[in-house]
Amino acid sequence: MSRPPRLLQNGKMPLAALDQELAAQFDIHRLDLEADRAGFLAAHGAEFVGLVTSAGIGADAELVRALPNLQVVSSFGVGYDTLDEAALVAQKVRVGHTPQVLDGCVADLAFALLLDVSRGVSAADRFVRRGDWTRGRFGLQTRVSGKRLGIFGMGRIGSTIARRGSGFDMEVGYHNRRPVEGSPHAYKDSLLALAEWCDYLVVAAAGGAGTRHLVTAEVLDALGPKGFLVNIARGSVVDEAALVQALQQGRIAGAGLDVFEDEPRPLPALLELDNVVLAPHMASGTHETRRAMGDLVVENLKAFFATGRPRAEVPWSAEL
Ligand code: 8YV
Repeated sequence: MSRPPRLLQNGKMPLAALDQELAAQFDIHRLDLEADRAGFLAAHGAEFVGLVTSAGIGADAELVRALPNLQVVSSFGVGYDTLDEAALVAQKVRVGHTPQVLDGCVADLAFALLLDVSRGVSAADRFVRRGDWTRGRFGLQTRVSGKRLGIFGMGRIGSTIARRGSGFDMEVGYHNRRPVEGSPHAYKDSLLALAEWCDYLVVAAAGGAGTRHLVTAEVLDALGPKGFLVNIARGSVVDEAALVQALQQGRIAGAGLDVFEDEPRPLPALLELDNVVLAPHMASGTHETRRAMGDLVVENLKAFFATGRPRAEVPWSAEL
């Protein structure tokens, strides 16, 4: 029997069982357990043909260049903003990721945050636990159903969020790099126009240099004092300092955030605000979805070693 391919894994997978499954199926080495990472890579980097990583950990140019015989990356996660495109394309490395299988759960959490921040579920829970109910009534909240849902980024996750919105009798509009053919929803030709139009602005756009800080103070002002922001995409898309100011000054009504510019350290000012619901980047974190993502991480590797292509490839890898 031929030897299994030698793979490098640069961190724990966000599904514990997957670490063992990978170790059982491949000749895998854990870089994160090496005390002298640079020394290890200098001595052994050329041995590895594959790299297993996650969207959270990524693969920077230095790591990619330290693996001169790298042929494939399998990344746990749909986002590929932490994988160094230039270095990977230069070495003609095929890159697999885990799209589609997480769309439902990410859209569910977007809606959980939207409902929570608008109806005050977490704030009401704190109110009851503090015993404040014996002293008075909980404040009135904002109705969700029938309102305008603005989606920034109408990819697979954005369209799944749109379907959730239709179930809440919401009117859906979106902004995207270009209009989506056949979409029944209203296209707004700028993010500013979308923010002006909607009651809830949900960020579902990919991260990376092209979308960095597109949600500016101006966009937040367009959303306005009755508008809510929800972000389940990447913290980098929102200017977090501008968001804090807008929340503190009541220039927007509230925010539901699963992602932050510096994870796991949201700006401390966010923790002080009652009109903000915070989650620890957990949108894909259900047993079912993480299992499906883990299966795709393995399938991408197997497909690559059988056919030369991962099953689900990131766009710039598919163009190689
Ligand atoms: C994961 C994500 O939690 O899929 C993504 O891009 O950000 C999340 O689903 C993450 O990949 C784990 O590292």
